[in-house]
Amino acid sequence: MSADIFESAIEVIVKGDAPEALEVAKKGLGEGVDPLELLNQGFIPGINKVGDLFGSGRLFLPELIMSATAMVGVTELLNESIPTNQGQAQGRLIIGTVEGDVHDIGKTIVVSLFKANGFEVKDLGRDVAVPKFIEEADKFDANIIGTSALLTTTMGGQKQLEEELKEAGLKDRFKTMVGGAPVTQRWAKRIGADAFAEDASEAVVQAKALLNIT
Ligand code: B1M
Repeated sequence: MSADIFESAIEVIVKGDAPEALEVAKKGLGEGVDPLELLNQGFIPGINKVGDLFGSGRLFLPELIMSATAMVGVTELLNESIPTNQGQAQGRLIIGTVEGDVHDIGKTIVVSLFKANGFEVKDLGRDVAVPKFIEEADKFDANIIGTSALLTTTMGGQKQLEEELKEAGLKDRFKTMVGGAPVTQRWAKRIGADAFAEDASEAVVQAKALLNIT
């Protein structure tokens, strides 16, 4: 039963049990549950619960790290289960988590969905400085530069990217997309980013709209 698997997924992430989390993910896949659904309805609510407990002081850094480790393992496994679309390239995306920020679980899910939808993706990883985004986007001839920020203190990197693109006269060459838990449509509008997406599926929809892909 899917509902049970989602409950178990939440539970193992809160417990921070990496081997058991992998077992639950494998069991879900074995039962034919879609990997994205397993993430969206099980593991992501689980890590969000951990975030809430951490934020309210009911769980501490060592436990956060254990849960994060379990979440990274599961995300790797489930991302591999999202098929890559080898058809005609839909567009070229450069993506990374901004400087000072090591949160990359959500960004890797975004990468998988872009690949599943036929985009060519260059993932710069995490803690990426603004000049690196621009340099790599140029080399990769990207259509879109995507940035992820999970900390209120690192969201400024997304604003800095807009400023540096404008200064370099490159704002028309690359579209920009921003995301990450504290990032909002309002923030995107304020800094002049071309798109904001709440989750990975929405990111693909937004990217296609930016590039006029039907
Ligand atoms: Co950190 N952390 N963390 N953490 N952590 C948060 C973000 C926090 C909200 C927890 C809390 O206090 N409630 C808080 C930030 C508070 C704030 O900024 N005001 C916090 C803190 C404080 C910290 C540290 C400072 C803790 C410390 O050391 N004292 C530290 C900072 C380290 C640093 O970056 N310099 C830290 C460290 C860590 C870990 C390393 C332990 C681990 C990260 C491991 C990793 O990523 N490899 C971690 C985790 C796991 C979290 C929480 C619990 C979960 C984040 C996550 O993976 N969510 C998080 C709480 C939370 O966000 N609720 C928290 C699941 C993921 C699927 O969602 O990343 O939002 P998300 O991605 C979504 C969408 O946002 C969207 O699509 C994704 C898929 O649906 N999306 C995009 C993301 N990027 C996109 C890009 C796009 C489009 C959409 O276009 C380009």
